[in-house]
Amino acid sequence: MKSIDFCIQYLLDYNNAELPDDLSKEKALRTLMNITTPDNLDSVFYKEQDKALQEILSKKKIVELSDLKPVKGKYYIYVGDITLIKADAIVNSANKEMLGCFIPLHSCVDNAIHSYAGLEVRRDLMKMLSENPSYQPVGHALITKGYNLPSRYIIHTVGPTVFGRNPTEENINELRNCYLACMDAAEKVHAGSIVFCSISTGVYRFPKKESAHIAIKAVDDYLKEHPESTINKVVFNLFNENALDIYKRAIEEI
Ligand code: AR6
Repeated sequence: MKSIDFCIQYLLDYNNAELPDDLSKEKALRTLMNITTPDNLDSVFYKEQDKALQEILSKKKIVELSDLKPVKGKYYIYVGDITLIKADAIVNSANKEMLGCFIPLHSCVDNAIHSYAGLEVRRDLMKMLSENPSYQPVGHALITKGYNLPSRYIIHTVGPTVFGRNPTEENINELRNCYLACMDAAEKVHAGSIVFCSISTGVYRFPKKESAHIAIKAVDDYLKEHPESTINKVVFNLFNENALDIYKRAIEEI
């Protein structure tokens, strides 16, 4: 039996779930992973899931940091899927539960990262949070391994949610704190490179333009305050080109 078929059947039984007939195998696996609370999965499941996810990854093009040109100094921009870049650490924009997105096939970055890294990530977060629930507030960061992703670590942070038309002072400070906390977390594992997704600019509605300036200023302030930092490549990841010029200009201006 192929690993992906084994995993789909295993998770169907584990969750006592049913799937629509028209899903591809990759989407079926992702759907089931999204709804799974991994409190007692067998080790054989993880082994087969890792094989299945590695096979999926082997058909995609991994982006190396050497493929990117710096915009200025240590700062790079990568337009594309964060699950396909190979760095020491990538940043995930999580929610307050910090266990990944449970909505099947949701288009958020949290869903993509958990789905392609593997259920080990949710399992590890569940363990960490049961030992220390205070990890979750907005502006903090928590680190796990990257498992089946090309990158070694995932730094999970909870960004602010913007409720009105414009972000509040508190939203702005919280977003800055996310970037600072992620840099700190990356430093703790001696990361040389970090890739930031655009925290809070999707479901949480932080305006992209403003967030670009906050992100770049926070990281730049951090590196100025930590001249001995291990981090020598900072990549700002955008999912599409909409805010590309804003990012380029903001980096050039610092
Ligand atoms: N690679 C890179 N960027 C992505 C990807 C991807 N695969 N997918 C989306 N983005 P969002 P938030 C971009 O909504 O606003 C989740 O459900 C996207 O275009 O993912 O911080 C969490 O569980 C956008 O620019 O995160 C929380 O409940 C950016 O990632 C909530 O959403 C962030 O969009 C967090 O909301």
